[in-house]
Amino acid sequence: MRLDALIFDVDGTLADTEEAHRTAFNLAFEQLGTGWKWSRTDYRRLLSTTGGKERIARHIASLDLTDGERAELVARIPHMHAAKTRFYSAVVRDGAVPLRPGIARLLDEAATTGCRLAIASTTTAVNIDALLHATLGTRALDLFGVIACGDQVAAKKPAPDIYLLALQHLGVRADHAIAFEDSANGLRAATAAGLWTVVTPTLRTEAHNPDDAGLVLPQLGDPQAPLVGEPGGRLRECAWLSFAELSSLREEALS
Ligand code: XBP
Ligand code: MG
Repeated sequence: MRLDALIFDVDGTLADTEEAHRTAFNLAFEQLGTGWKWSRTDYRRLLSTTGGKERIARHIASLDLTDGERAELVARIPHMHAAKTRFYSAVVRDGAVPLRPGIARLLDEAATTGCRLAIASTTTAVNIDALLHATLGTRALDLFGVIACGDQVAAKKPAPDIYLLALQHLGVRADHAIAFEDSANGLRAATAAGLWTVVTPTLRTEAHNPDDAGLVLPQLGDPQAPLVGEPGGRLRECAWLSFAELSSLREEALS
């Protein structure tokens, strides 16, 4: 079956960004004097809510407040999130967060074959632009023909909406594309959109149940960062997921 597009999640998939997000949230809370500070444990729990604004709203809902206090904080969420995005995008623009192993290689291999590339992410366009320019430079805009993200859809992951929007903008059928994700919410969103999905968990999402995934790998691997136990585990040709093997694994899975 033809393969017309690869659609990538951003946070946790293109790059392991969530520690930088957590730091940015805490810098914003400190700047705005909320007195909040999310620990790694807090944030791992809060990550089950996709969307930074939604995550702040969930935190507010957990606090013991009067109705007036709660309403005042809820009204400040957009301002808090804008401050967080300024902190986050500045850190990423400075190059603090690299792409995960194998991402740049697979993007180039896919683009060389004429396979189109897209993004389907819950984060904001500002954050995505900062990451792509810091890691891929000006060629990023040539590589990704479609970037579906943030508030372009009302229902965020695990709803399929952001993937359906990416497919619509690509003009590609779901069964002619592959999704790449890191989390349970992301896998549910991609699967619900009809996409065969490769899951590469991070430390924060390794406990998520990837049963519906087409393929689960610790990361995509590279000649310089070969996957332990490969070839011979889930891969047959080499110790990293090549575009050629990705295509044949999907072909077999769907035939
Ligand atoms: C992960 C998310 C985002 C980020 C924070 O997005 O859920 O909310 O955690 O970014 P992805 P924002 O779909 O790329 O995994 O604060 O901009 O939402
Ligand atoms: Mg993700």
